[in-house]
Amino acid sequence: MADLETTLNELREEYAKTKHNKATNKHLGILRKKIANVKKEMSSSKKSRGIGFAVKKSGDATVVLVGFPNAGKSSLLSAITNAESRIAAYEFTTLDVIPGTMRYMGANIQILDIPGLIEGAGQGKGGGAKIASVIRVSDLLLIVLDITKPEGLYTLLDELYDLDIRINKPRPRINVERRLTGGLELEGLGHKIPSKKEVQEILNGYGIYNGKVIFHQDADLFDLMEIMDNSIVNIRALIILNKIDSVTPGFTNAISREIEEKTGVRTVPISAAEKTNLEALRRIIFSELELVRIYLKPKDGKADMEKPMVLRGNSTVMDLARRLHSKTANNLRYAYINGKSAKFPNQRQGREHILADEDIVTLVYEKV
Ligand SMILES: Nc1nc2c(ncn2[C@@H]2O[C@H](COP(=O)(O)OP(=O)(O)OP(=O)(O)O)[C@@H](O)[C@H]2O)c(=O)[nH]1
Ligand SMILES: [Mg+2]
Repeated sequence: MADLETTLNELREEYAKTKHNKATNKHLGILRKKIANVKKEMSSSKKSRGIGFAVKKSGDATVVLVGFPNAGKSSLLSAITNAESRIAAYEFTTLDVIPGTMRYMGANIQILDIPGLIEGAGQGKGGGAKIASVIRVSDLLLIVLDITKPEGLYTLLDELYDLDIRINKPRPRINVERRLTGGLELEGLGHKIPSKKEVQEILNGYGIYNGKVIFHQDADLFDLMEIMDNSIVNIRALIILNKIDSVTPGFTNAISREIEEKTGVRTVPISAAEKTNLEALRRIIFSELELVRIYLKPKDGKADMEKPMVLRGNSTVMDLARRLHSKTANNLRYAYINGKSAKFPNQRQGREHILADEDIVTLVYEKV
């Protein structure tokens, strides 16, 4: 174990020392691969992989609070969810995860409070792998930071990175298809990767000697390695700057600006204790989740404008039918749409039509 740790530290040091540019790209890529391999070996030797909290997903979307101990996660959970929802904790096999429900604009958003992440979690310390298993199933991550200790953020982001969690970085669009023979075929190679040989080297490292790689975007070697690693998840995040009651507004503004510039992640300053800016936070959470609210209207009746159905962004008419009643969904013929996704009132649309927030929908089924 100690040997692996030494190796890991040496690799990390070398990675940190290497400047990022075109000439070092390949070297960096290979270093990352080595780091990933050592990390995997370390965690498998601890048998920590694969063991996770049994998280019961409920509601229309799941948001996870992550941060160092004492950042104010539990206080925030209490402040933005309703108390009775937290009693449902018995649904989890472990009480380490505390769920709450935030009701907003007709949506029920599940919020999970998990134990504070400690330094070294990325290498399996402090139940890092378990915490990661919860983060992986969430739709949005709230990184809670105590603004009086802002420097902790970068350690936290590194820990998440080591847990194979990528923040606000969409998965690179590269397809790798394995084949039995024929060597490697490349399509759409952009200017960020200087040669086929370098792609070959990376893929050989994963035991792939034959196959087709299609680059749907101008990617570099690092992007290629990211998609080869199945354990990596890409997730949206916000950085919550908590305890702003303890510092001056000027300090809050400066820290907020600095973090956004450095990380590209949106910050939301709040005080969980004094309930400052919580309404704005609730609104931002809702909009980041890109949920759509759909009002159902019976064929000859009035739409129910009180209780919308809440679906993920990009949901189709068929998704709506399945959510309502999975058995009858197959008998769906078409829908009448009023709202933002319709070009004119009562537009008739098929199963694959993508719905927009606040559409009013009438589903028409086959008679059986
Ligand atoms: N001044 C101030 N104190 C806060 C605020 N929010 C939380 N605290 C305090 O910070 C301490 C930690 O709060 P918790 O909510 O328990 O923090 P946590 O992140 O859940 O901590 P762990 O469960 O240990 O990971 C408590 O003493 C809170 O009263 C805030 O907005 N302002
Ligand atoms: Mg707590």
